[in-house]
Amino acid sequence: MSDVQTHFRTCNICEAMCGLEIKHRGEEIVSIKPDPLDPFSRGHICPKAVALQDFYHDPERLKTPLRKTAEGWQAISWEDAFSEIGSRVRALQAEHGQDCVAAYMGNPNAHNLGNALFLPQFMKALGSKNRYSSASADQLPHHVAANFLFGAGMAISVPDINRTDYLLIIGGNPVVSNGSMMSGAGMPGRIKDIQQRGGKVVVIDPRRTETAKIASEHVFIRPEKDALLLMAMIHTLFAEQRINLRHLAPLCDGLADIEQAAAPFSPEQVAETVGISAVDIRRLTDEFASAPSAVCYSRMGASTQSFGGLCQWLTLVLNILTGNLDRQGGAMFPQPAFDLLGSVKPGKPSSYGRHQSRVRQLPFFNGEFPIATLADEIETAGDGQIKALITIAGNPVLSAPNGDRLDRAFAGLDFMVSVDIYLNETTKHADIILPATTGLEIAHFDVFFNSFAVSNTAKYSPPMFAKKPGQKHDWEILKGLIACLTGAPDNGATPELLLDMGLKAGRYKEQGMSLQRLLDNPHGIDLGPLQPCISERLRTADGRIALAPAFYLNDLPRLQAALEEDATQRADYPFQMISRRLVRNHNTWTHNAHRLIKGKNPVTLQMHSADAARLQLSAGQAVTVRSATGQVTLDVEINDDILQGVVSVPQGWGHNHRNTAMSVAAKQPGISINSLTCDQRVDPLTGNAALNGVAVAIHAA
Ligand SMILES: Nc1nc2c(c(=O)[nH]1)N[C@H]1C(S)=C(S)[C@@H](COP(=O)(O)OP(=O)(O)OC[C@H]3O[C@@H](n4cnc5c(=O)[nH]c(N)nc54)[C@H](O)[C@@H]3O)O[C@H]1N2
Ligand SMILES: Nc1nc2c(c(=O)[nH]1)N[C@H]1C(S)=C(S)[C@@H](COP(=O)(O)OP(=O)(O)OC[C@H]3O[C@@H](n4cnc5c(=O)[nH]c(N)nc54)[C@H](O)[C@@H]3O)O[C@H]1N2
Ligand code: SF4
Ligand SMILES: [Mo]
Repeated sequence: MSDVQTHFRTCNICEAMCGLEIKHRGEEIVSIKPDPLDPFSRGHICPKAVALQDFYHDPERLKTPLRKTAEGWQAISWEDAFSEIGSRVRALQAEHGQDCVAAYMGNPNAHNLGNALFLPQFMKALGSKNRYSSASADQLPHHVAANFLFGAGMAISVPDINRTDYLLIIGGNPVVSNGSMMSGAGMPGRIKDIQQRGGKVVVIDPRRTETAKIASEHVFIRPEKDALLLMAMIHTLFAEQRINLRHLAPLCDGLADIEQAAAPFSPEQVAETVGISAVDIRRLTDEFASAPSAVCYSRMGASTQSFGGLCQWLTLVLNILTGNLDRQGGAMFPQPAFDLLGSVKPGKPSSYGRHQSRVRQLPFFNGEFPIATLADEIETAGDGQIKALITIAGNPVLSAPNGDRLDRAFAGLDFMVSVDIYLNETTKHADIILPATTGLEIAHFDVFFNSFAVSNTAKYSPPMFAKKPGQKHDWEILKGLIACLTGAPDNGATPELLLDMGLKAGRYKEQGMSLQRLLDNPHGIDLGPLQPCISERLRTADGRIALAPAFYLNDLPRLQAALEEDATQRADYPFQMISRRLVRNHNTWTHNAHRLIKGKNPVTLQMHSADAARLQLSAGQAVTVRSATGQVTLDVEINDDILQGVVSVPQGWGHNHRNTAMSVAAKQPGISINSLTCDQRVDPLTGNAALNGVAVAIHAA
């Protein structure tokens, strides 16, 4: 075994940032195990990390630029690819204006050091305000709430899960997702630790999830009613004089406005609509307010829905009103070594609403428009129509609402480029595909997720395998695109140079933080537990927190209206569909790993036994699910882990029914949930896609 080498790195597939110990003999991987010495993940990984070797060795990974021709895909040189892209994009922009070329950035950009650092320069070079990303099918309402309350979209407060006494989880499934906007590996252990130290974990979810099953209590809620629940809890805090701002009292404005806003939403008034009794709402509120420390954490289920904006605002308000923001065991602000908030000056005008989208007037925020309106902007003729698209590490045909419409819209573009590792449902529309290195071939430092992490650490991972001649990293491709769009010479910057500068300018500079220091500590450096630091993190002009911005108050009539209507009564589409994540899957792109797709097809419709009995369906039977957008057929899985009237379908699937190259995925093609979701359904405050609570009808196939 003497020729076996050991490499330490951080897994960059999801937000949990697990430390890996990889043993290899040359290019042959001997083992991928958790690194017990990693100070952040402390010896945890999930099955996806082991699949990193599959992605590395996957013969279907693209290695050379491809050009679409009448005879099929043709391998071309990087020079030819960039030269054609430069001339086509510049010609289109000269004819139709800068904004006629759009860009879409997918989730892996956030997990990639080079992309995180070079995308801003690329955007500048493209010079188009038509930018879209997966953020508006995900966590946009979190950033908008941080923007309005704390003055910056990146001022995100994270549950201090390691020390809290009471964790209230609304619409998150960290046992499967490994924590989102709450980075921290080994979530089951952290949840058990809370219980072992006498604390409580409560999960509010229409499905009895893997997290709900190990929690202290699970409470079913009807889809999209979370804002009503949160309002009723806030109502109760005021009614029972449980407001206790503690150290935040001198900072907060708008308390009376919140009290007035919550007045119409008593537990009794919302109970029936929400599906939780008034007694339980009062009890949960009492428990939350009485706990020595408590934190409310709401995630995808309370963000990718029609009231996502209100949900994320009210989550912050609940934490603040109970004095649990910026307090040990509450919601705390991470202090990352590479700090995206570092350069944001207090009082910097928010970009919220700086522009409105052309067709549906959806708000621009943080440099982009909502993905839910990309198809409108491509298909609607007129001044400002999108004619060309560049996708970077994104697969919106499967990931965006009404993906089938995007599939058609992309086919009608004048020109399309994809920077990706696969020929898939989205990239098959490109005229040119630029293949990037990935996984074990890249250097890594987590620029984004250290900003959402449950403790402060820093770690740099060098590439494990050198890229092959002729391959390019994502950031090198971005540089190539910048050069072909602007003609500007290379400025010599590398991710390592920019990272080192950022580390040396950051808050740990006195402790000698630098790239060299990280290279000297291959397991990572522990920078300690989260600390109260609100004065350092607040970016509002006056250094105060406005609890009740008019922006949110103006949306309350819509919440009030939700008390009156009942979607489950609609005869045409009597069920509400929600999304589900699977342990051995990451969004739309990991299906070519043999070890992740073995076993029986997990893409099933989960349904309550009483509903199944009423429809005379038996387990495993094929059913057709129809929405106003489209229809799919899949097998039904019957149990009582889901609320009656609600059904759940996995996200991220739908491969190879559209003739792409991923042959392993073809063995379990699944269906795409986004053939059913609707791109016209958004949270109006943020424009975030409402992917949950979709009205559907179900029949035996
Ligand atoms: N109905 C429903 N829809 C959802 C969700 C849901 O819960 N329900 N979840 C939403 C969420 S949270 C998200 S984040 C989005 C994700 O939406 P997307 O980001 O659009 O989808 P991904 O599957 O992450 O797409 C990743 C793409 O990047 C490519 N890729 C992977 N690694 C690399 C790399 O290193 N470099 C490059 N250049 N390319 C790479 C993959 O081949 C793939 O094409 O989906 C959203 N869609
Ligand atoms: N294994 C795995 N891990 C992943 C991913 C993956 O694809 N697979 N994707 C990663 C990404 S990109 C992200 S953003 C994170 C997401 O991380 P999470 O938000 O933790 O993951 P989800 O499973 O989408 O959790 C959403 C929960 O909301 C519930 N829900 C749906 N509608 C409602 C509602 O109206 N109200 C309430 N209260 N609950 C509702 C669902 O039942 C589900 O349990 O996961 C990341 N981690
Ligand atoms: S939990 Fe996420 S970061 Fe950790 S090993 Fe799994 S995919 Fe990688
Ligand atoms: Mo996501």
